[in-house]
Amino acid sequence: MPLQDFISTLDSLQSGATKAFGSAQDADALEAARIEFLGAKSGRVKEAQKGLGTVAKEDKPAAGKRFNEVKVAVEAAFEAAQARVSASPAKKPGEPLFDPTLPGKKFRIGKLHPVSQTIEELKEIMGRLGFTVADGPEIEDEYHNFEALNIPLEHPARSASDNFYLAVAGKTTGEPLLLRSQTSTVQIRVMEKTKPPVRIISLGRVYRPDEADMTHYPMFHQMEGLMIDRHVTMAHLKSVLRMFATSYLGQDVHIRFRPSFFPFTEPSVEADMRWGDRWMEFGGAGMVDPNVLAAVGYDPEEFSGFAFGLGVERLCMRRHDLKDIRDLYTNDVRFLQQF
Ligand code: FA5
Repeated sequence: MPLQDFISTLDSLQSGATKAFGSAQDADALEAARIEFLGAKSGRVKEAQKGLGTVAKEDKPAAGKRFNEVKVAVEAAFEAAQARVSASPAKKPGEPLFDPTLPGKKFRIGKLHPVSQTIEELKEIMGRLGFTVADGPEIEDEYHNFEALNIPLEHPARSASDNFYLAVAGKTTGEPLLLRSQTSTVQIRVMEKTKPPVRIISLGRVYRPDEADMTHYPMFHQMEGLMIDRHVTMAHLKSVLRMFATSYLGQDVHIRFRPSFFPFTEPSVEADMRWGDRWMEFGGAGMVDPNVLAAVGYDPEEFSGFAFGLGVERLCMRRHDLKDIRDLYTNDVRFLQQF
């Protein structure tokens, strides 16, 4: 075969292969083109190779060089088409745009912390009992944390070792500030601004230099409750706490009240819940002391009320059967993902 003819056969072979591979839309079309051009027995590349044997001896080097270039180019065109077709399989008309049988992408969706979940649920339960939510600052003055709550200056509850007093940079005079040790501060702040009747809860963090153990943590949450109206009695307090406990912990929960003492309530109780074969304290409560009512300008002869302060973590622990409060604050994702 004259060299010129051989070269033009190769040229049309290359352009035909590039076109066929470039326009193949799916694996079947690509396979047909592969057999036509690269088929091992009688593909057009194979045929051209046979043609090489018929070229005159002195033209062989030029013909062979061109043949190799075309072969490499045809193979490269095939590989590019193969990558394209397998990356985006062609859709047949009417076929869904995605393959619903492929495994999905797993998204890691965040969740509310169990204590936040508890807070939301407690608000919901107390909301049904007619209590609205009030808020107060975590950094408090001594008046709201102690004095207005009938805790005088010499009272041991005010000692530096029982509270987190704040050293404020540059501040050497004036009233000391502290991280609130109880949410009872919010009772005072609400009564200062509101005329009775009052029916609020307040949920938030409180801080005490308690050593951490299974049931204590230096930072924890309380739910404060306050109800002030005419003729409010201890019976109302007990039934609200009982209704709350059965709503949150289930109808079969046993709770009991023990006589206790708080400077801002009289009489005062501590409330325990049954947990397995023991009792666990979950809050303090009582009838608001007339001194406290008078301090915020309420007439104790006309109004009475009850208050309570419950440990949110303890309730959450009983509900989920958690043995150690510290688990709630270790931030182990494997633990937190269970809620
Ligand atoms: C009080 O803080 C009172 N302010 C409660 C109160 C409010 C009484 C209104 C009367 C009227 P007490 O210190 O007992 O009370 O704390 C209340 C609850 O907080 C406890 O029953 C317990 O459930 C929880 N608690 C107390 N200390 C810790 C702690 N270190 N870690 C976790 N929970 C705690």
